[in-house]
Amino acid sequence: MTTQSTGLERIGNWKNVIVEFDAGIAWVTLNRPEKRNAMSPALNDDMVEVLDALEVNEDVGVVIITGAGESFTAGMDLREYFRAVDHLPYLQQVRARRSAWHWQWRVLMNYPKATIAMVNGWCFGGGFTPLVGCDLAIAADEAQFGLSEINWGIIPGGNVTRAVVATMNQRDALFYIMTGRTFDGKKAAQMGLVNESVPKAQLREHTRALAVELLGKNPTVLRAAKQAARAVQGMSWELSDDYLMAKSMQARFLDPDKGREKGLKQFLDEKSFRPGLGGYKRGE
Ligand code: ACO
Ligand code: V55
Repeated sequence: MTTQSTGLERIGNWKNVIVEFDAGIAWVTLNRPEKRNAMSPALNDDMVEVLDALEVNEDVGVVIITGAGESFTAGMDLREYFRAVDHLPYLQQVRARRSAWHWQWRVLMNYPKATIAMVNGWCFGGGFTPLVGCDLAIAADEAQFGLSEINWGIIPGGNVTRAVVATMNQRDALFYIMTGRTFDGKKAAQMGLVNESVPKAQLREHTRALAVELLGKNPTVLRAAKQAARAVQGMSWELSDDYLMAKSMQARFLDPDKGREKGLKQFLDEKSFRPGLGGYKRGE
């Protein structure tokens, strides 16, 4: 089994996932490159454990999910996730598959730390769910995406269709769901499925710089801001107005840095920064 050597501190000992620390960033690498990082039940079980561990790890501010080798992920493992499970009694099917459903969207969509999907290569089918589950996504121009389900005879389940319509417009979503055609990172960025695409040679540094930028933000406020951006999507204007008021007060109450007060003071009194152009000075 190949593992890329990055020289970073590696933690844990998961069989299908590499976790490395890099000054507040946890790099999480799906690691079955010889199977194009296809998501088997064992890999999904590992991802549940990894995300649970990082969620409460004080050294981690941002989680980056990527793939080993030439693939982000080739989607669900057709052998281990589908064929080997299809014949089992229903509850055993659920037992084998629920870790996928759990980490790919339920855990990620409610994750308190900032998350970035770094799409380094192939991203098919079930890979769209964690892609969209992450707050942000950066792709290599060269990466290839595809909703290949139609090509082998299923509809995009496992909440893939939901993830697709949440990020792509109706025409694009139907086009790629119905044709199963591939598209590249540039096209993914143009459609808004990912934030940006950059040449593969710059992907890691570019993504790292974004993570470092996020690490500069007040983590309490960042958590509330991203949770709110997801939560209001299903709300009326009346409800979201009240929710955002309450969420703002919660963040203010919870914030050990008292960022709001510091921000106001540093701009209005000390004139030491401009909120329009960058962040207030945290800490002291
Ligand atoms: N499930 C199971 N095994 C897979 C998967 C997968 N999704 N993707 C790749 N593999 C395995 C292959 O079976 C092969 O295994 P082997 O070496 O034991 O024979 C190995 O990974 C390498 O695969 P190749 O096809 O030889 O690799 P190549 O680089 O030529 O092609 C590609 C890569 C395009 C990703 C191709 O493997 C592929 O089409 N994979 C399936 C993509 C897909 O449609 N995924 C399912 C989406 S639907 C869903 O997720 C619900
Ligand atoms: C898919 C993914 C699933 C599933 C059924 O289309 C289909 C992909 C993550 O689980 O259970």
